[in-house]
Amino acid sequence: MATSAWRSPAQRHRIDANMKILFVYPYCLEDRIDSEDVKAVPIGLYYVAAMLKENGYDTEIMNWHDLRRTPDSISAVLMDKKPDVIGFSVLHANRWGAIEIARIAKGLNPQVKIVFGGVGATTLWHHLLTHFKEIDYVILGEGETGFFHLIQAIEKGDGVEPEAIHGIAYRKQGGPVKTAEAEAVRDLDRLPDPSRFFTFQHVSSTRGCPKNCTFCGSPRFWGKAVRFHSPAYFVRQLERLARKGVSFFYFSDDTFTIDSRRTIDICNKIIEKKLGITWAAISHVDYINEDILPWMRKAGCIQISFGVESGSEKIRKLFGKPIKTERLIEAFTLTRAYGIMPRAYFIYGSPGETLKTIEQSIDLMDQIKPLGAIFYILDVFPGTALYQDFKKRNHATDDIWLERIEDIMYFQTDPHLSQDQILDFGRRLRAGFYEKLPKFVEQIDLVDREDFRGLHADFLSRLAMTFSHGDYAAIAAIKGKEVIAESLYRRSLGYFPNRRAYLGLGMIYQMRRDFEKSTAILAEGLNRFPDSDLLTVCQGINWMNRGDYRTALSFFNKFPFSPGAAGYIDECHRLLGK
Ligand code: B12
Ligand code: SF4
Repeated sequence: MATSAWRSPAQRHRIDANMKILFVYPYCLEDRIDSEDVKAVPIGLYYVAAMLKENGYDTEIMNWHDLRRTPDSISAVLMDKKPDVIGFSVLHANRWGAIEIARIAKGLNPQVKIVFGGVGATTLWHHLLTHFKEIDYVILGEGETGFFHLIQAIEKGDGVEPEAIHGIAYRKQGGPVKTAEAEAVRDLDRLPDPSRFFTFQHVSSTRGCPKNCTFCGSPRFWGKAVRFHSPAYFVRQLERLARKGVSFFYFSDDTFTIDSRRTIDICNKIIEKKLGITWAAISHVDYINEDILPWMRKAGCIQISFGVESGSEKIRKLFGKPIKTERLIEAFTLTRAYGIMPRAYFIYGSPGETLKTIEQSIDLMDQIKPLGAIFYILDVFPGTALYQDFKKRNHATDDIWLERIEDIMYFQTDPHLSQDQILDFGRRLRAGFYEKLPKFVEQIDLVDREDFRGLHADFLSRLAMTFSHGDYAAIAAIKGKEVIAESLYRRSLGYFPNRRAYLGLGMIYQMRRDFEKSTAILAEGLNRFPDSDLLTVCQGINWMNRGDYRTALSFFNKFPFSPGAAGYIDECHRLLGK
C-alpha cells in the first residue's frame, strides 16, 4: 500500500484503498490579455482522468490556468485535496507553472508522486528529469495506458518497477532513463469516454497527422498514421455533451476531414440524431472537397480553420507544407460557398521573411478571401524539426529551457530578422486583413441550392452579428462595420426569414434612433417568430422610445422573465405614474 503523509493513519487506511489522483492543468508563465488560447483543459487530460475514473480511482481535475500565483492558495487546495499522485498536463508555456506547483506539493508532502504528461513534458522529458527533482515520472506520448499502469504500480506500494511499464521516463541511479516505447492504442473506441464523467467543449475524433510541417509538434508526438474514433463513438460523445448543455463544439482534430466517407458518416449521424449543435473544425486544404462540405454545413459546421501560413510558396515549402496557391483558393472558395466561415492561420517571422513575403501574404488574402484570420509569430517548439535545426545552428541544448521563458521565437534566432521588423510585419498583416475584409464580405458567393436557403440565412446573419455585436465590432481598423452588418442582415432575409437577422436590423435602427424603421422590421420578425423573447423585448424598447409606454408594457409583459424585461416594466410603470 502506498502511504501518504497528508493524512492521519486512520484516514490513510480509508483513502489508500482508493488513491486520490489530482490532475492539474497549470498556469502559463506569462499572463494573457485574452485567455481564450489557454483556458481550456487539454482534451487528453479528460481522457487520462476518465481511464482512472473508469477503474474506480478517486480522480479530480483542477483547471489552474488562471490560479493566482500565490503559494498560499496552491498550498491550501493541496492540503484540502490531499492527493497521493498529482498528474500535470504540460504544454510548453505552462511548464514553469507545473514545476512551481510540484515543488509546493513536495514541500507539503515529500511522498506525493509527481507525474508530468503532455506534449511539453514528452519532448523535454530528459531535461525535466535532469533538472527538476520534484518530478518523479514523465509519461511519454499518449497517456492513458502508461499512466494507468503507473498508478497501479504505485498503488501496489512495494517499490515501483518502472522498467515494466512501457512509455514512461524516470530517474535511475540519479539519471533520467526511459522505458520501451508504448504501443499506441489501436482502437481509440476502447478508451473510456470522458464525456461520461466530465463536461467539455473541445473534442477530438482522431490522433495523428499524415503531414510533416517543420514548425509543428504533432507528427513526432502522434506519428503519421492517423487513428480514428468510430463515428458512432464520437457522435455518442457529442450527444452526451449536448445533453449536458454544450451547444457549440471545437472539433480539435489536426485534420478533421482527412477521410471523406467518415466525415460524411459523422455528419449524417449528427443530423439523424437532431443534435442541433454548431461546431468549428480544423482542416487542411488537401482534405476539403465538395462531397463533404454540404454535409458538414447541414450538421452544424460554421467555421473551418486552415493553416495557410504564408503567401510565399518558398516559405510554405520551407515549412514542409508545399501547398499550391490554387489549392488554397479552391478550398477557401468552396468552404465559403457552402456558408462555412473559412479562417486562415498565418505565421510570420519565418526564415527568409522580408517585406516582400509579407506583401505576398497580403496579396494571397485577396485570392483566398478569408472571413477570419489569425496571425502567429513563428515559435520554435521542442519536438519540431525547426527546433532540431535551431539547436544545430546555435549549438544550443535543451538547457536553454532553464531560463524562465515561455518560448523562443524564430526571429530571435535569426540575425536577418529584428524585433521591430517583426512587429511591423504583424501590424501590416493585420491591417491588410482588416482593410480587405469588407470587400471579402461583399464578394461572398453562395451556392444556389434550395435546401441551403435557411442555412445561408443563418450564415449571413451570424457573420453580420460579428460586425454589429461580436469580435469585429470591437476592431477600429475595420471600416463601415454597421453598414456591412446591415447589408448582411438584409441579404440573410433575402434567403429565408431569420430571427437573428430581424433582431440585428432592429437593433441597428434602434442605435440610429430610427425607431419607426426598427418597429417595422421587428414587427415583420415577430410575425414570423411570435415566440421570440428577444424580438419582443426589443420591440418594447422601441415603443418606450416612441413614448407609448402602454404598448411597450404589452410587449414586456409577454416575457417578464427575459433578460432586462423586469427593469423596463418598472420604468414603464414609473413613467405612466403608477
Ligand atoms: C486543439 C489544440 C489547441 C486548442 C486547445 C484545446 C484543448 N483544450 O486541448 C487551442 C486552440 C486552445 C490551443 C491553443 C494553443 N496551442 Co494547441 N493544439 C491543439 C492540437 C491541434 C490538438 C490537441 C489535442 O486535442 N490533442 C488530442 C488529445 C487527446 O491529446 P492531448 O491533449 O495532448 O493529451 C494526450 C497526451 O498529450 C497525454 N497527456 C496530456 N496531458 C497529460 C497529463 C498527464 C498527467 C498524463 C499522464 C498524460 C497527459 O495524454 C493524453 C491522452 O493520450 C495540438 C496538436 C496535437 N494534435 O496534439 C496543438 C498543440 C498542442 N498546440 C500547440 C500550441 C503551440 C498552442 C498555442 C501556444 C498556440 C498559440 N500560439 O497560442 C496555444 C496555447 C495553449 C496553452 N495552453 O498553452 C502546440 C504545442 C507545442 C508545445 N510543445 O507546447 C501543438 C502541439 C501544435 C503545434 N503547433 O505543434 N491548441
Ligand atoms: S501543422 Fe497541421 S498539417 Fe502540419 S503537421 Fe501539424 S497538424 Fe499536420
